[in-house]
Amino acid sequence: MKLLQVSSALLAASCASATAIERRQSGGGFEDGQPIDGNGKGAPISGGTNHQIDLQNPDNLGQQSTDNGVVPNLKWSFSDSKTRILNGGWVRESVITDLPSSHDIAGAQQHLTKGSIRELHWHRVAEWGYLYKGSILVTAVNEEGQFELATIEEGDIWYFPKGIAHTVQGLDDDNEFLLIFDDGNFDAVGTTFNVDDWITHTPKSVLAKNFGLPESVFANVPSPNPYILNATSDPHDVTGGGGQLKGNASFVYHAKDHPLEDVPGGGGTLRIVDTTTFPVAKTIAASVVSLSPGGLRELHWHPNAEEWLYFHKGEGRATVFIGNAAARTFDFRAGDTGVFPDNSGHYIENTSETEDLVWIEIYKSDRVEDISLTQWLALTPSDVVANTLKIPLDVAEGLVKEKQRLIKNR
Ligand SMILES: *[C@@H]1O[C@H](CO)[C@@H](O)[C@H](O)[C@H]1NC(C)=O
Ligand SMILES: *[C@@H]1O[C@H](CO)[C@@H](O)[C@H](O)[C@H]1NC(C)=O
Ligand SMILES: CC(=O)N[C@H]1CO[C@H](CO)[C@@H](O)[C@@H]1O
Repeated sequence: MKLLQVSSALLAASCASATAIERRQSGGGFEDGQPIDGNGKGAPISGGTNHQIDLQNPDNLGQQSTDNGVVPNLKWSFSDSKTRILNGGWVRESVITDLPSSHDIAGAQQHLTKGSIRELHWHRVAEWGYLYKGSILVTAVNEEGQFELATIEEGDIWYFPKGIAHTVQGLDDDNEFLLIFDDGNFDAVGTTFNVDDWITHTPKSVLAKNFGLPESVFANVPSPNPYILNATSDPHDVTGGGGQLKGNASFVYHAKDHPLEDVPGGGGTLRIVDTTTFPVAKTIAASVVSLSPGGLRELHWHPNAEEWLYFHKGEGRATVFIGNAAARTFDFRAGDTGVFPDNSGHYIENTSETEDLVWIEIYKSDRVEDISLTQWLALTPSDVVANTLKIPLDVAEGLVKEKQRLIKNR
């Protein structure tokens, strides 16, 4: 009997290595961009395929054997978006027509050269921004005539509530930021209102009466609107009105004024930006996360909202469990956006050989809330957990009771 077991183990081992040799000879496995698992499943692709995309997405090729069921696409790369290039910069979006599962949130990357201006405008939706390169001036005016006038440095964040008129100007040579809006259908008519569109579509006689100025003053207002315009930076101060917005009323969050969150798991850094630290941001909450090599954003879900993601640096992998027995793994890298459906279970794992994985999580909510799988199990009677998962009682008793958030390599 024992002999039989040994010989069948040997047989299995030699079969496995034969499969590995066959796989090498046929030129492929997931690491070569082929849907071949080395254990008998799959076969090479003979038809048209985008090999570079296949190489970047081994999980689309079937690498994760735990994936199951039908899970819609939850990923969109900014590199697949149409970039609008303009005098003074560019913009590219990820909206509901790109990523249909993202109902709550749309995003964009925007670049302004020195002095360039994103022209004066407002939105039907709230805007949230994160500056990752350069330095910009943001200005806004609220309903009470109070104004914002602030210089934003790398890592700083701004939030303009729905309807608050604003503008942004580049101060360094190159300035770039992530923009977030609390509606996936951001390009719908009636979402953005540019000042020159309004001016050029108002009768000149009405403009003259409204401003108490000659009609000729408005002869050169551009139409169609330039969206981003190159200009020179010559900052004028603003005075009067209801004064400058200060303290908790300010639309700006300066990272240097806020310590990072405690991360019990030791796997990186976490900055939570929601109404507990940035009171005006009532509809958009965020975490800025940096995960060290080999680290894991622990298994969790968000009880309050869909999660939208922007990957800023590195490479990672996430499996999204959407209920029933459906789960799908996605490979993400810098420049990708993603969405995890409301309450879906997930983790994010670093897959880079060298780099930290840096991303931003966005929620249409006033708070960042997550429920940790480990903490849930640790605070449930151990016998219930042991009986359910068929794990030893002492293992259930030993589960960590504190949220780990980012677990270091182990
Ligand atoms: C903006 O760019 C256009 C086209 O290159 C150029 O003609 C114009 O002088 C620029 N304006 C400023 C203020 O730099
Ligand atoms: C500002 O908001 C924070 C967070 O909500 C709060 O703890 C703090 O007391 C507020 N400060 C003032 C001056 O209202
Ligand atoms: C440098 C490093 O440790 N990279 C790791 C990132 O995470 C993946 C997945 O756990 C590992 O395979 C890499 O070695």
